[in-house]
Amino acid sequence: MSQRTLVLLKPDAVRRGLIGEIIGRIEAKAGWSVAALELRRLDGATLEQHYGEHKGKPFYEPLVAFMSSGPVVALVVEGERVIDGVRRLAGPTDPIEAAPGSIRGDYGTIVRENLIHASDSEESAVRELKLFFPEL
Ligand code: RTP
Ligand code: MG
Repeated sequence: MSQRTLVLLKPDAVRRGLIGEIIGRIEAKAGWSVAALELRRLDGATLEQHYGEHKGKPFYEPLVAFMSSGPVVALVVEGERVIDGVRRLAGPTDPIEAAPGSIRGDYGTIVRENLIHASDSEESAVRELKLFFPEL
């Protein structure tokens, strides 16, 4: 089943020059393609909506500060079972728990600075795509 998902390469990935590496891993999967791509800075209102489910948690404020600390790359990726697929390519939230071979497992050590966001369900994908790419 072909799907679309929202991917964000977080400010740590951009700062460390990992844009090409991470997009390369996504593009290499059979049948997946990049449908939209933009380097942009996220404002407070966008981040509040994007990470609204975490408001009130101890990591929320530092997360928003981190996500505002530099540009991100926002992408729409489409293809066969891409929502679950990119989550698996990314690996678990904590990079130390993430297996080598996954993006977080290969490049991350810090829970907050875990390189990549990807929509976690069809409902999240619809909501996040509307928030980041309303014109699509
Ligand atoms: P994301 O939403 O960014 O794709 O990540 P996720 O689903 O794997 O993890 P989630 O629980 O939604 O958390 C969102 C982001 O918040 C940061 N975080 N920090 N304990 C902590 O310090 C902590 N927990 C989460 C991470 O950047 C995580 O990806
Ligand atoms: Mg999440």
